[in-house]
Amino acid sequence: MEIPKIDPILNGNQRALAKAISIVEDRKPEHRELMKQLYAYTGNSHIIGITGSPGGGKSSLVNGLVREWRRKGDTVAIVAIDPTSPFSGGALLGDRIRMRDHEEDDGVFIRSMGTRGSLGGLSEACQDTVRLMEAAKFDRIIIETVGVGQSELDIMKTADTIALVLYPSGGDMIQAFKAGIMEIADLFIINKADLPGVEQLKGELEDLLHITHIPGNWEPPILATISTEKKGIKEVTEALENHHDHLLSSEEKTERRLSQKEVEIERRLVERLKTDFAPLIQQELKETEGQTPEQAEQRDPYESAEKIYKRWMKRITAKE
Ligand SMILES: Nc1nc2c(ncn2[C@@H]2O[C@H](COP(=O)(O)OP(=O)(O)O)[C@@H](O)[C@H]2O)c(=O)[nH]1
Ligand SMILES: [Mg+2]
Repeated sequence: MEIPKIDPILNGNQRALAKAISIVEDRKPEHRELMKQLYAYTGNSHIIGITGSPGGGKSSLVNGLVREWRRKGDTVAIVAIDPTSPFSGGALLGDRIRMRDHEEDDGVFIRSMGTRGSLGGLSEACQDTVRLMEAAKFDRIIIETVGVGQSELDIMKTADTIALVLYPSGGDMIQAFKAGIMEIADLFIINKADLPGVEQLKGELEDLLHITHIPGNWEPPILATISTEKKGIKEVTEALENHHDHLLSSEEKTERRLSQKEVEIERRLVERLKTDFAPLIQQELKETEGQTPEQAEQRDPYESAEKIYKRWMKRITAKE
C-alpha cells in the first residue's frame, strides 16, 4: 500500500491528480490516508452541480461554460457522472468529442465516472474526486450528473451551487420534482431554447417553484440557453458567479458545507462498515449455521440476520 505524494497534486500536476482519482475511484484502502493528508488544502473552489435528464444538453452547456471561464482566466475541472458507462470506462463518445475543444489546455481537467458496476460508494468517490480537484487549486469544479437515484442527489448536495437543466417538451420537470431536485436547485436553465415551447416550460416552472421554493435570500433565476449555438452561456456563468458571491457574502457557503459534514461522517462510516463487514458475514454464517447446501437451504434469513446481529452487538459491548 503506497500513498501517493501530495505535493505534485497540490502543484496541479494533472498526471498525479489523475492517479490519485483512480485510487479514490477504486476505493483502495490507501485513499483514506491520502484524503486525510489533503483535506486541509480543500474548501477553496466553487463547486457547481449540473443535473438534468440525459440528452438535455448538459455536456454541451458545460463545454460552453468552460470556454467562457477560460476566457476570463479561471481554471475548470469537470467530473462527469454517467450511469450508462462502465465504472472503469471513459466518457461517452459524445462528451469526449465536445470536450476535445479543451484537450490541449492545462487549465482544464476532465474526468468521467461510471455508476454501473460500482460497489456503492459513488457519492463518496465523487466527493473525494472533487476534493482532489480542489487541492489541485481549480477555480471552478463542475459535476455533471443525470438526476436519478439517491446517490446522485447526495452528490448534488455536496455542490455549492446546483443548476437544473431542462428543455422544452422534455417532460423531465416532473421527474426532477419527484426526485427532490427542484427544492435544492439554485438556478434553472432551459436549454434548447431554439425549440418551440420555451415560454410554456418557463410558465410551468414558475408555477412549480411557487410550491417547492422555500423563500430565502436567494431567488433562483431561470435562464434560457442554446448551448449548441453558444447562446446564453455568458449569462449562465454570471448567474453561477452571482450565486457564489451570495454564498460567500452571507456565510452560507460555510454553513452549507458544515451542514453536509455530519451527513458525510455518517455516510463514510456506513461505507466502511459495509465493505469491512460483508466478508465477515460469510464467516459468521459458516460458524453459526454450517455451510452444507442443506444447512444453507434451511436458513431462515430473518433469524440468521438477527443471530449475527446479536453476536456482533454482544462482542462490541463486551469490548467497551
Ligand atoms: N437543438 C438543440 N440541441 C441541443 C442543444 N444543446 C444540446 N443539444 C443537442 O442535444 C444532444 C444531447 O446533448 P448533450 O450535451 O450530450 O446532453 P446531456 O446528455 O445532457 O449531456 C446533442 O445531440 C446536442 O447536440 C440546444 O441548445 N439546442
Ligand atoms: Mg452529458
